Order: sequence, then C-alpha cells, then structure tokens
Amino acid sequence: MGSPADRKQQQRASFHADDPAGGPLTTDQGVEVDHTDDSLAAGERGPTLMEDFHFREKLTHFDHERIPERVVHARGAGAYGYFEPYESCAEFTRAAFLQDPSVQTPVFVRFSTVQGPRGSADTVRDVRGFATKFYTSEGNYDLVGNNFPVFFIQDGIKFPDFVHAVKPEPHNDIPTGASAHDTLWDFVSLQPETLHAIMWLMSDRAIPRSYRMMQGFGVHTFRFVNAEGRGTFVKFHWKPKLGVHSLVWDEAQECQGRNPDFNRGDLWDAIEAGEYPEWELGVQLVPEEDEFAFDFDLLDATKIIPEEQVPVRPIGRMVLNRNPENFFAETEQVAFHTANVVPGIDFTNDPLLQARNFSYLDTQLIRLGGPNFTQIPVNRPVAPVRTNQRDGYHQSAIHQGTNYFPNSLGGGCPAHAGVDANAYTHYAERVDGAKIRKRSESFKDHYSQPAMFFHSMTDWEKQHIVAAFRFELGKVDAMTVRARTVEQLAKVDGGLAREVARGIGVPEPDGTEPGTYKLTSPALSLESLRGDGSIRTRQIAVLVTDGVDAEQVTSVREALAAEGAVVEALAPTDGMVRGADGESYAVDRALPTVASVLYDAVLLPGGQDGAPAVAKDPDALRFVRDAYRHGKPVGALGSGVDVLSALEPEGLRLSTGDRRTVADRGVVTDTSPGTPDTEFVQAFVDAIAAHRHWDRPPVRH
Ligand code: HDE
Repeated sequence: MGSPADRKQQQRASFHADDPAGGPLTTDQGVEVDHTDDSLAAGERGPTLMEDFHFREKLTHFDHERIPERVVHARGAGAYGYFEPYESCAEFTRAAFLQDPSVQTPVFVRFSTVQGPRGSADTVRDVRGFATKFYTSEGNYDLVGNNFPVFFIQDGIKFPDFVHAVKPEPHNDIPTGASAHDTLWDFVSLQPETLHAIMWLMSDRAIPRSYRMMQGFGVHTFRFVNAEGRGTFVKFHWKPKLGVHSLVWDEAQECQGRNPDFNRGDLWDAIEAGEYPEWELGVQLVPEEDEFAFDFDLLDATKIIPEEQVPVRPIGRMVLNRNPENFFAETEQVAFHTANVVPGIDFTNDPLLQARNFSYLDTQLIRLGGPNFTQIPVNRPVAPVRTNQRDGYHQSAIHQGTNYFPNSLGGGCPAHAGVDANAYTHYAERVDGAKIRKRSESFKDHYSQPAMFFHSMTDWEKQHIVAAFRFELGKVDAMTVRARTVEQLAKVDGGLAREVARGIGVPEPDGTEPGTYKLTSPALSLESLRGDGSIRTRQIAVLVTDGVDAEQVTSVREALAAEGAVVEALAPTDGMVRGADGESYAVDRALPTVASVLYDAVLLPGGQDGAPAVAKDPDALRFVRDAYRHGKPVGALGSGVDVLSALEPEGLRLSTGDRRTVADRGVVTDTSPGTPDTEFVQAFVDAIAAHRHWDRPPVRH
C-alpha cells in the first residue's frame, strides 16, 4: 500500500466492520447470541415476549435499513481507482492533483441512469451520470458529469419541472426507466431549450453498450485559476480507451428483461477480471478574453464548444481498478457535490451550475440524514479535516477542544491558513447588475446546435435517431403533443421532422430546409470514437452441441482469448458436450439461461461428418437470428455455415461453395472443415472490433 493512490484504501480499511468469522453472533451491544431462529415466546405456541431484546433489535434495525433513493440518478454502480496527469497543468491551474505526473490521486466514480428508481433496468434510453470524486491532497474535488455534453434546461430553477416531466407520471407511477410518455414530450414541445439534449437522448449515446465505453462531460464551462490568479474557461471531457459503443434499441429493450444489471455487471466483471477500464481526461481551454468569441454563450449548458473550434487537450488518465466491498456503504452513500472544488478550480455564472451548487448539499442532508455524511468512509477526504462544525445526527468523531473562531483557550486552533498556504480563494470576478428575473438574450438560440448534432451524424446514426423519435412519440397518447414536438423538430431540420411525422400519424410539417444550419462537428459521430480498436472484454458466444468440431472451437477460442475477448461455449444443456473426437468438453452456460443480447458476437463451429452443430436447437437459431438482426458479427465454420441459411429471411445472402474466408458486413465464413486459418480469425476479430454492422439489411434498429 505504498503509492499515494492507496491512501484512500488504507483509510477505508480502517473502517472495516469486525470480521464475522472471528467469533460468534452478537447483538449490537456485543452480547453473544446462541439462537436467532426462534423468537422468545410464552410457551411453544404462545405470543412473543417484549423482553426479547435480540428479536426487537434485529427487527427494528431491519425496519430502518432503507434510506431515500436519489431523486434522480437513483440507480448506479461505482468503483475506485486513480487519476494521474500526463504533465503539469500549472500554466492554467494550480490544482495540486494536476501538477505532477508521478502523483496518483485516488478516485471513486459512480455511473448511473437518471429517470428510473434504484431497482430499474440498466439498458433504458436515458442519460448516464458519470460522477468522479478525486480525493486530492488539497481536499475532495467532485466532477459530477454526464455522458452527454449538454443538458435539457438552461436555468436550474427549471430542474424540478423537467424532472417531474420525465419521471413516471404522478397518477400511476408509469413508466419506469423510460422517457416515452406524454408528460416528458409535452414539456419538450413547449420548452425548445431541451432540443439539443433531446437529440442526444434520441441518439445511440443514450443506450451505451457499457459504462466502460462511454464518454463523460463536465457539461458546464468551469474556470481554471493558476498560481498568478489568471482564469481560463475550461470544459471537461472523459474519453474511454475502449471507444464509445452503443446497443441497438431493440436489443436494449430485450436486455432489460434478460439482464437488468447488464451495465452494472459489466463494470463489476471487468474489474474483477483485471480488465481495468480507463479514460483520458481532456480539457477545452478558452482564454478569458475570448469569452464572447462564440456565436453562443459559454454560460449556456445547452451548448457545446465544437471540438473543431477548440480542440480537446488530453491532460491525464483515470483507471478504475477496485470494486467496492459494500454497495450500500460506498456506492449508495457516496455524496457528490458540484461545489466540492479545490484551489485552482472555480465556477462560472452558468445558472445551471449555480443551482447545482445549492442542490447537491441540500439533497444529501435528507438522503443521508444530517450534516455528518462527510464522515462516511467513501466521502472522507484524505486531506486532513479541521473544522468547528460539531454535533448533529450520526456524529462519529470525538472532537477535542474549542469549537469556535477566534479562540485563545484552544491555542487559537484551527487557525486560518497563512498567506503562503494553499487555501481556496474564490476567483475575483467582477460582478455588477440589477436584480432581474430574465433569461439572457444570448441563451435564445435553441435550434442551431441540435441541427449541428443531427447533421454531424452518419446515415445510420440519423436512421437510429428517426426511429427513436418515432418510438418515443409513438407512445405519447396526446396527438397534440406529438404534432407540437414535430413542429419543434421542423425548426431543427425539415427532413427529420417529416420522417418522424410519417411514423407517428401527424401532419408532415414544412420547416427548416437543408443548408439553413451549415455547421457540422465530425467529432460528434460515433464513427470518430472507435477507441483503441481492440476487442478486449468483448463477450463472444460459441454455440456447441454433441458432435461439435472441438478442435475448431479450441483454436478460435484461444485466438480470441489472446486478443482479450471473453469466449463462452453455450450448449442446449449445461455440463459437458461430446466432441466429434469423442472427448468431453465443458459447457460454460446452458442456452436457455442466456440470450444473444448478452453477447457481442456469435461463432458457429462445424459438426461431425458435416452435420451442423446447432441447427436443430430453437434457442440456438433464435440466438443467431437476433445477433444478425442487431448488426453483430457472426462467424461460421465448416458445416456451421449451413445454419446461416436460417438468416435468409432476414436478408442474408451467402456466397455458397466458397471454401476460403469470406467476410461480408460482419458475417465471416469459411466452409472448409477443420481448424480455421489465421485469415478467418483475423477477419472475425476485425468484425468484432467494428462493433456493429449497420450496413446489413434489414437490421432491426
Ligand atoms: Fe444533477 N443532481 N442536477 N446533474 N446529477 C443529482 O444529487 C441537479 C445536472 C448528476 O452518482 C442529485 O446526490 C440540479 C447536470 C449526476 O451520486 C441532485 C440540476 C448534470 C448525479 C441533483 C442538475 C448532472 C446527479 C440527486 C440542474 C451533468 C448523480 C442525488 C440545475 C453535468 C451523482 C444527488 C451520484 C445527482 C440536482 C443537473 C449530473 C438532486 C438541481 C447538468 C451524475 O442534487
């Protein structure tokens, strides 16, 4: 435990509860208990006695186990790790954790969905939270971001309205984890500032394949301040090493039932397997004198600074390498707050950020039951804490000495930090204005950036957006709301609005024609975010049954595993299958317990004497069909290729008779029997690295 990043782990270990293996069961008072299966009663069939203190304590504690869930972002998963800068950022900020590449700062990150309650499914269409707590040597810094760079509203006073609209409807608490309902779209159609974030919500960014494969954004313009007191505007970006990858909507929906913990489990499993997820932290820096150099307002959180205009400069990397030990103690009780800043990082007057700086502390007081939540292990800074704050619910510190300032009786301690110390000083921004309740004129353009987002998409991304709008609005009962939303879309792009209108039974509007908004930002397309191109941690299913060519399976399996993929053999029943060579081979999972939506690709090996290995199993056929329809790579070898004829109704046309490797839009085949050559393996690996094959007809989006 030598590295600085271990400081948090050492502190955390000191809070471990006593080892239950170390002695018998006790009460909360430490009294040993010899019997916890029957309550103390007056006679064999008699009433329970009040004096059964063990029973009362056990039940009472249980009755109070739940705390309020987060009002938004209730469902989440967290992990510990570290951050290290690439080089000193002293030119822009004096933040200690951004100075020295040899210093690792411990972090805790919590990913989340927003709309659904704690028990809702992971793969819903939603924004994902990406909140990072840096336990720096100067105190905790929280970067509480999302996986979209823009937000739905411009002023925090609208947050309760927006959240009420998107949350389940008040009369029946429906729908769970979904935005496809009347109140959200009613709000959107009346509040055009939502449109930019709505475009992101309708895009594939809202259904990430993995928390490990999504970007994070600080959203607001923040301010760096260097040692000389010079300020620089800054936007924060997290970029995942594995690239940004998404699910297909049809798949995301099925996944909600097949594995509601799809994203949470994926993060947990990767960390347990030593496949530590990694992100690069980047910053867009804008000198103060360029504050008004843009055709939007830097204080408006519904706008991005296109990367082509201000490049993202990489400044460090974060690795998550440790799962929490107790979900409630750590992931549930972690308390983020946008106002947790350290010297060198400051705010701007973004009215959304200003509201957040109030809301996060306020919400922890109700959620965690009082002002001492900073003493909870996951929230404790590793920097020393010396305050005059005292008492309150759940106080666990035994404070010594005086509790006021100034004092002489306590030796004047804790004293003010000296002038040379690294105390936080607020950026001395000059502020002058009349008290008014009015949205700034510079916040008024609600259409050009949604248009830029849409126009920056590839054709397949645009198709997915249209399909998402049709799905969501198709679930809205009020036709007036559907029509009004389409009218808003028409102000973004006439073609988009008409396409959507055609799918939802409302009149096709005129509207903004191509060319009105010229700006594009290629960096917004998923095509530009492929990551390192590796297939590490991708889940590959190999469908096997008795008579399978086991040698074939073993050779591909080894080759894929060498690339870091996770390969599982799935058979109609669990246990063993008998290979064509007469040997027994272990099955990883029984087909009825899994589904194609839980894997990234599927391989169909050949069978004995040319017999297809899986053809007769309906689960296997459905597996292959779903994988194909969702654009996933499909590999087939020898007689396994015959199984693909089941995909002809889906539009697959195989070039038959070819014995060598043929790779066509993610379908990779080799009809020759026996061990495949490296050409096949490479083609299959490339198909997996490409993630999905959108050009395949007619993939169900
Ligand atoms: Fe939040 N948000 N938010 N938010 N938010 C909360 O704080 C709020 C906003 C974000 O994993 C709450 O501890 C207001 C933007 C994340 O624990 C609450 C406004 C962004 C998380 C709250 C916003 C976020 C929260 C609920 C508009 C992206 C989960 C529980 C002014 C930059 C943190 C809690 C975690 C959580 C308020 C807008 C991200 C109520 C008032 C913009 C990732 O305080």
